Amino acid sequence: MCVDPAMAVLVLAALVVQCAALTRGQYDICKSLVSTDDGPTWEFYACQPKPMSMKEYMKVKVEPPGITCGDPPERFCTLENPYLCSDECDAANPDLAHPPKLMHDKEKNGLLTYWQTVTWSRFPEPLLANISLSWNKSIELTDDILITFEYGRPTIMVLDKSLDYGRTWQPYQFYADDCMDAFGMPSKRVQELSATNVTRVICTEEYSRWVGSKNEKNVRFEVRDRFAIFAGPHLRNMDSLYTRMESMKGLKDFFTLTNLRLRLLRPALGGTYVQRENLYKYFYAISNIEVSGRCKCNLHASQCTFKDGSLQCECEHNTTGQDCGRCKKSFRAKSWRPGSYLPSPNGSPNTCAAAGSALGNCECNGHSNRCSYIDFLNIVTCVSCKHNTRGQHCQHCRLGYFRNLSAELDDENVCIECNCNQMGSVHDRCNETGYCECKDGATGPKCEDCLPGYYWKQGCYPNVCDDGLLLCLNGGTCYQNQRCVCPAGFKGVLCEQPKCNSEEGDCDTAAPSSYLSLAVLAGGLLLHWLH
Ligand SMILES: *[C@@H]1O[C@H](CO)[C@@H](O)[C@H](O)[C@H]1NC(C)=O
Ligand SMILES: *[C@@H]1O[C@H](CO)[C@@H](O)[C@H](O)[C@H]1NC(C)=O
Ligand SMILES: *[C@@H]1O[C@H](CO)[C@@H](O)[C@H](O)[C@H]1NC(C)=O
Ligand SMILES: *[C@@H]1O[C@H](CO)[C@@H](O)[C@H](O)[C@H]1NC(C)=O
Ligand SMILES: *[C@@H]1O[C@H](CO)[C@@H](O)[C@H](O)[C@H]1NC(C)=O
Ligand SMILES: *[C@@H]1O[C@H](CO)[C@@H](O)[C@H](O)[C@H]1NC(C)=O
Ligand SMILES: [Ca+2]
Repeated sequence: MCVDPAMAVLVLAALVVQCAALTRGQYDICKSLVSTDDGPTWEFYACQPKPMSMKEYMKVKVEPPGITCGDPPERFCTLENPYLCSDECDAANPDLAHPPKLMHDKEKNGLLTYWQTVTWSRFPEPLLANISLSWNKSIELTDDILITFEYGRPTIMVLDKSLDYGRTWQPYQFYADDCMDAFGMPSKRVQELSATNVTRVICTEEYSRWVGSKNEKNVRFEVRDRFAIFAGPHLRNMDSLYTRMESMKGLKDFFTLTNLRLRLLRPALGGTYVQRENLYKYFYAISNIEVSGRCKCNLHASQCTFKDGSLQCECEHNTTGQDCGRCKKSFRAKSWRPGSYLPSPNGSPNTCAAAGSALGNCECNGHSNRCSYIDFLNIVTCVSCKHNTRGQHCQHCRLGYFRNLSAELDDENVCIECNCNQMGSVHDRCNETGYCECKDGATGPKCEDCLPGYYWKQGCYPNVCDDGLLLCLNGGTCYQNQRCVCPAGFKGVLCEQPKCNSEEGDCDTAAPSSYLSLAVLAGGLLLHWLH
């Protein structure tokens, strides 16, 4: 047998990769070279990055301004010994300052560092603080969120999350020493959750009651306990969890986020009521926030790197984007799909396919994954174009839609609805810049306005009266350009006719003025039509 040396190296490389694959964890590699009868070829797998400590990549913001202690310098006491108030916070002195960055620093030499707020000197006004954590990247939690409080844990707080970079927020978990009192919610423990309600947002009293500030410092958002509902204790059966992730609506998203927010609503009280005579012992202090997670890469990347200030997936399978959420250009023969954990245990990569590898050479710009050959025209054309597109390559917008010039042709938002005003426009189509065709008197991009001389009433109609040429006469007033409201004694469109009282028969006196009005009216109308 004659083997090309280069090929031999490839085969060897493939073997090495394969062996490596066996020793590594599930979903660790996106592809490997395998030898087949036709020589070595690439095989592709669903893959995901390893869990990381996400605190290194997060941006932290605290609110309101001035909540961090030390400006001006302030003394504070502790709950355990409220008469020993020797500690001081001073923002101007690096040794005594407690800035927000100390919530996620690497504590060198075992030195405890923490962010600290001002004390509750403004009691009974509540002492409130928000801490926002942002990654500018979708991440999937892989372990508990752990917030470490020095000098006692808050008696009331809320953990919120956002999936859309902070545009919208949902509560993630409520924490209070008395859930009913603080939030009107019954107190629950995560251990009470089952497969049917694992994504329920609960209030827990587990981390808010006073146990002494040194005994228990952590407040937890329990990810492992929730995973364990499917994967069993010690998370031995991750396959079962992954299978549920694919099949149970909302489960994957429950553990996915781009931002977290801690709303601290009442500090530790030391197990009693607030003691007004010493408010220097009430404040918040956080020494660490641990968030373990992995970049969400839709099972299309095994690496996630920190570039230009943000985490980014190193996309494989010819996908691209921050979360590998799109197919690369010229790999859009099929619509993009996330990789899947199914079938277990290796999942499916759902790679993007090169345009041209499908039937004939039919590129559908990602709006269809079906092509069909039309015999009598001898062409291949895309079928059932989605996202309001049409055409052989789904390259046009459907009637009633126009091209979004700031979107690429394969973008889901490439076609924008014309949205023509039904009353004001001739039909619901528009030109390439989104302008609709207007009926007489209507104007504006969507024909939702009237030209001067017209008024809007389910469409545009010529003014009956106005302040210019179509004045209401004889003291009448013009009502919304639609009609004249005539004084008693006059009638007609412009109040130009005196009302004749037949019993008294005294129309004659008004005749000359009525004659004049009619002449004005005629002239006015004539001018109006000419205009
Ligand atoms: C914390 O955030 C919430 C939600 O945006 C806001 O309503 C509240 O006023 C904020 N609290 C502080 C102290 O800034
Ligand atoms: C967020 O990430 C995107 C993609 O990496 C980047 O273009 C953008 O500038 C980042 N925004 C901020 C505020 O860092
Ligand atoms: C979740 O469901 C279980 C039974 O399936 C029930 O016992 C438990 O109370 C529920 N938990 C919550 C928080 O509703
Ligand atoms: C992605 O495209 C390259 C060519 O640029 C090809 O060699 C590779 O096999 C493709 N990968 C997948 C997963 O389709
Ligand atoms: C046009 O496309 C851009 C890029 O995808 C998108 O952000 C924007 O929302 C789209 N505009 C409309 C009106 O849909
Ligand atoms: C669309 O119609 C508007 C208004 O009639 C016009 O100003 C614009 O130039 C038209 N755009 C194109 C591309 O025809
Ligand atoms: Ca610290």
